[in-house]
Amino acid sequence: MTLAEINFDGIVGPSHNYAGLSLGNLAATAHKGDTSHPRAAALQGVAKMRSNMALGLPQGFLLPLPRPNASLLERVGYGEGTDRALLAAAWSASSMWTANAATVSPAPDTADGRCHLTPANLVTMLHRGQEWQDTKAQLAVAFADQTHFALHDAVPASFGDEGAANHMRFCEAHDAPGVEVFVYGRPGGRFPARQHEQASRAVARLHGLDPDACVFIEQNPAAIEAGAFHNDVVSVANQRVLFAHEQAFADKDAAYDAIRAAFPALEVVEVPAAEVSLEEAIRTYLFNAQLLSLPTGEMALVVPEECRESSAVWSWCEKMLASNGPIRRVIPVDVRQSMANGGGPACLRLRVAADPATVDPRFMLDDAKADLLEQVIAEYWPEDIAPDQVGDAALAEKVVNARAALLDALDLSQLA
Ligand code: SUG
Repeated sequence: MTLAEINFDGIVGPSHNYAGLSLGNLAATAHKGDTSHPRAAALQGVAKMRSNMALGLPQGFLLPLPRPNASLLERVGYGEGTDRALLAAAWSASSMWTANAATVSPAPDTADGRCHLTPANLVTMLHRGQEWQDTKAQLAVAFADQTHFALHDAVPASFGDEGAANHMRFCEAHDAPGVEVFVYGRPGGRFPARQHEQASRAVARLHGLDPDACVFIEQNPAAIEAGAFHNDVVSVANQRVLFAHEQAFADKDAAYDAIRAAFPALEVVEVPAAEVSLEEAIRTYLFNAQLLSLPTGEMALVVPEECRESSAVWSWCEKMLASNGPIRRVIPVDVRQSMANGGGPACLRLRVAADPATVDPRFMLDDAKADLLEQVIAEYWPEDIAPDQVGDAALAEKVVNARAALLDALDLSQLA
């Protein structure tokens, strides 16, 4: 069995729109009311997947969830005069950010030697809390092989869980045992702390992780306050490397020490606030990057285009590359449609270290299937959605038909 890191990107759904639903997500609230471009958004996502495949990396994808969600509207008694945010919630394409789909512990880390997945309950935000049951149904198809995968229910709704966005794994190689780091927020600030410590601890127990190979760290309240609603907005890890902003954690030295105690080979690449402020890091999403191990053994950082346009961020990247550190390439990608809703390259993917041969092949991408995705998107995805179109019956039909066409093309109509 050859265990590799597979990135499962969320295909941007046909109802992608800007409704400003996520308090504390500054990009999303700033773009509230903008006209969205679902077709361009989905094509940007496919282009990112193609570009990562061209680096020689295995690539998977997850499907958009069924929208509009009529049962959500029914459950909130939606009718004449109800706040339109409730309507927008039922239309949200937020499942595109698959870093929030689940927390994944690969087989080498778990007591029973299977890869464990727990869908995130996402209870803090109404539009995201409707995702997990449908996400679970999809994961159950993609990772149906129970000799290799164990799929759990989400943890109880009293504890907010946002999945892999607040989870990092350190290891010598993706197929070697790892140390899993869970980052939680403490409530009480201006913006919601979406990840509850008890949710992280429950996931670690459910996955059968060795307590000595788990570290629980508090996110810096100042980072949440500045708009880092998930830890992956201020740090990302791959193998031995932690790439983090100086102000990512509540107690930086204690955090590094705790990780190092469990994983002595840790290499920290830290960006000082004096060079890139927390605000600039969050605006450009420098840390919402995919830190990837290339087949050559080098590491590459896939960052949003916005990083290249920031003189502070880009000079730091150039300096970092010249310094001969562990990250050898920086690759900008255009995911602007997702960025405007607060989702960068790392939000759009769920990492699963597994043998690709054990995954349902319908969820794995190759160039021919990328062509197919592009054809379906070009034919069926709405070109744009203005805010007052959310709720429109004809558009709803178009959105439903678009998803159905995708499922049909991928032979996945069982998820209709
Ligand atoms: O949950 N945006 C998402 C962005 C998720 C980013 N994911 C990670 N950081 N891993 C969120 O805030 C905006 C939707 C709207 O407002 O219409 C939204 O849900």
